[in-house]
Amino acid sequence: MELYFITHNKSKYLEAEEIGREYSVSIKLFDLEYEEIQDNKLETIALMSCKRVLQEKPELKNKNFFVEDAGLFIKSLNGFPGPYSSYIFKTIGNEGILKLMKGEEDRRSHFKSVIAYHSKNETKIHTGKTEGKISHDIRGEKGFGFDPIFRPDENDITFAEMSLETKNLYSHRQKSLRELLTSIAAFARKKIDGE
Ligand code: ITT
Repeated sequence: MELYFITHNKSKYLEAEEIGREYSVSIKLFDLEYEEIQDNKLETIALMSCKRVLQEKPELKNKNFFVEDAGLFIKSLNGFPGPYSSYIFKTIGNEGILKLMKGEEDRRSHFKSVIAYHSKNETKIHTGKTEGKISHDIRGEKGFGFDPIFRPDENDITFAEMSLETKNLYSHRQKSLRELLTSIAAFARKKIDGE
């Protein structure tokens, strides 16, 4: 089957492509920068993004595609930046987050990924969450976004110090993607059994 990932973020796509290979699904990049709505729930943002994509690219209506919205939620900052992660990353970046966390001992945080999958006029949501800690300094050069300041639990290195394959063992994105790919595989099996 053809499965498109609509994103303007190549790093996100490369992570997804690798997971797709494990499921023998070739995920194709559809590079599109669309305007994201602001909302306090990632689920709403992902669903609205899916609608926006269909408005901008009506030719995708009969295709299988997904968009993904992710955010970093910091416990001691009451979940900030959460759904505003993109704007906050662009404005204050990792240095700004570390400044806000200066002197804070509670470093608990999590990443959440929400996929909105469009197929046959239906949109379904898949989610993934990874718990971790905000590091005290910027570490590593791999990955993107908040990767250099996020250490997933049971690890003493940040996402940015990990290879893509290792990040894919722990990340929020691989969890939502595995949920999506498992449900696609189950649907395909049902179809074969029914025929
Ligand atoms: P799209 O084109 O897919 O929307 P994006 O980069 O805007 O790509 P999001 O809105 O999902 O992606 O992500 C919001 C921000 O959260 C993003 O700018 C990153 O800084 C950060 N982020 C999301 N996933 C991340 C990850 O796996 N590692 C580090 N930072 C991440």
